[in-house]
Amino acid sequence: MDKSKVDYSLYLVTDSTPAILGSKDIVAVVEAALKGGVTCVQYREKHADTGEMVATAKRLHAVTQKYNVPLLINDRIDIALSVGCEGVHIGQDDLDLATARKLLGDDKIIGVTACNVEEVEAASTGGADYLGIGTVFATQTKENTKSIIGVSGLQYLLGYLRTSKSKVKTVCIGGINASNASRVMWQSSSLDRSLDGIAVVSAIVAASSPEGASRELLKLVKTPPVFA
Ligand code: TZP
Ligand code: MG
Repeated sequence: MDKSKVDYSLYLVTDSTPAILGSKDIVAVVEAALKGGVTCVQYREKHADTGEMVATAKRLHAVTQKYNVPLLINDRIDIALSVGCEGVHIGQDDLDLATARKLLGDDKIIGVTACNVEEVEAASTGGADYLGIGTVFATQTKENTKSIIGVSGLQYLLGYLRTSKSKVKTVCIGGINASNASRVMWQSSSLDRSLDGIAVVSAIVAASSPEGASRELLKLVKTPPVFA
């Protein structure tokens, strides 16, 4: 897959905790979400052992490949390498970006979580392909979110990237759902340097119809609001 052509518009991050996934199968949820138009998938799993993760990642990769959508693995470069998927997403407490790049090579996608100017600068100049900017709004999905930056924080960081003429792609994450997706996406686009997409967990994984939820979110991301 040519990573320069990846579409980050609607980026699904998985979660298999019962409170979010319920009794559904994560691979079935991802396939439904892909049918609904998800453009990028991250397999995020904090509880399974390595063997289980590799098995699930292989099943997920078979599905994402059918839709020509990249599969990225949260934290675990070893699993991305063993599955041969398109890349990884790393946080500030994971393996550092330079080492990850050495291990994965230039063709793979590396995304980095960033919540302040220092982190945005280090990741964007250090060769990240995209930034996951957040946490935007309070969320039940992630424990220990470092800081809630709000839409104003998001705009500030996008403004910084614009000033520094960075070409890094950007998605925002944290509490994004159908009621705020348009505001986040299109307020940010009032700046020249706009977001490339939104990243969501519960708005799709916990939805009664992951396919319908994905279709609705994609529409909000793609359709500029009409101001009266
Ligand atoms: N990183 C920052 S917030 C978050 C992650 C993985 C979880 C977002 O979950 P949700 O359900 O979309 O708020
Ligand atoms: Mg991490």
